[in-house]
Amino acid sequence: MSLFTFDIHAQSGSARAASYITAHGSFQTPMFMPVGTHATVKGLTVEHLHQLKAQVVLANTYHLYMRPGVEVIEAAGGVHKFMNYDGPMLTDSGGFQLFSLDKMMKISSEGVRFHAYDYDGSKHFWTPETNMDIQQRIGADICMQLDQCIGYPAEKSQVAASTKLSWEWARRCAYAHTRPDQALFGIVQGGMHRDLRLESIKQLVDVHNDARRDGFAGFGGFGIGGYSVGEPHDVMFQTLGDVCAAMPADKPRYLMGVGNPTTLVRAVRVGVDMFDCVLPTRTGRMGTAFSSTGRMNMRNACYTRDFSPLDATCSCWVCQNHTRAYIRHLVKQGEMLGGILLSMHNIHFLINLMARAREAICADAYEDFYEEWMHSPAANDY
Ligand code: PRF
Ligand code: ZN
Repeated sequence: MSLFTFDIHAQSGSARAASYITAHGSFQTPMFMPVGTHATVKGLTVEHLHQLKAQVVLANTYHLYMRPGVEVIEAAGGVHKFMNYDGPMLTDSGGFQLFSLDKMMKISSEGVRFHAYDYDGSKHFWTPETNMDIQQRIGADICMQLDQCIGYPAEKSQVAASTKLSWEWARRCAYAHTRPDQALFGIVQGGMHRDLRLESIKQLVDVHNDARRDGFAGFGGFGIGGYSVGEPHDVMFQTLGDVCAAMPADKPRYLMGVGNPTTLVRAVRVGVDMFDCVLPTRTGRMGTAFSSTGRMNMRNACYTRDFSPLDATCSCWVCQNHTRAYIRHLVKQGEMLGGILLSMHNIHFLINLMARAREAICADAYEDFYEEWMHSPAANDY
């Protein structure tokens, strides 16, 4: 089958089990993508990533553009060769990261001007076109359009303006993206407003159809941005189901920056296929373990003489080889291995959760899987 074919194998309610073909192999959904912002998933080797059955690794355009610079990655032969990872990769456009620079950037319809104060303070101007050029040169299998993600809460008029800007930039990205072995995903915005979300989808579909008519590839999938930006937990689910239902059924749907296990289980139920988040690695480095009974703070004294694995139901390498007591010791001591082992276990936890979700979908039993999770002790803890 041809590149970027999205093949739905099974459906259970609105949940889908599918596969997607990239130039570096195919991946199976629903799935979780570990984040490797600087072309490294912090603390893990590519060997670890293969062992963990990570299917896609995410990197970030802003950070790689700042350091080591696009020229270095190009000279290495692209981001895969640079980090010696031969599986599917995805780059986020970097627009979202520019938001954390906040006042140091200025958005106009033409593009975004920013001071990279978290690097060397240098001044840059990105347009959708230059961003596509950068992502094509970095060379991940999937790249994301340049978008604007608005925070919460925000005036509806402001959300509307940034949503419009995002679909206008989607069009410019679609007409600037020409790399045939790389898919471009559009990004749905619209904040917490159903009408703006639906308009965003309609506009992206128009862009896709126009681009194809004009000889471009259009979108190989769609990101769902602008959620998990500080809104109360349940607000996203007031619109996410309608958003998924309105999105093209024949393309992957990627909920950006969400990695809370319960949110994943709920989002798959309404039709999301892909997720990414720094949560498993970031909280792992801080000493937190995910488990089937909830979150565990490994600094807690109760683990001092606990010689059982992190999670008795976990099949990861860490749980087969190390005890809670040892990991607590490493974390308390500030040893880097503590963060590494917890990152491995936490990534395994989310990858495995999605593999189990996929099995349930293939057995047309997602509702049972969902109920079981929602009634488990872990559900409330995430
Ligand atoms: N846009 C982009 N990347 C993102 C987001 C977005 O809205 C989010 C929002 N949760 C995370 N990462 N380009
Ligand atoms: Zn484990």
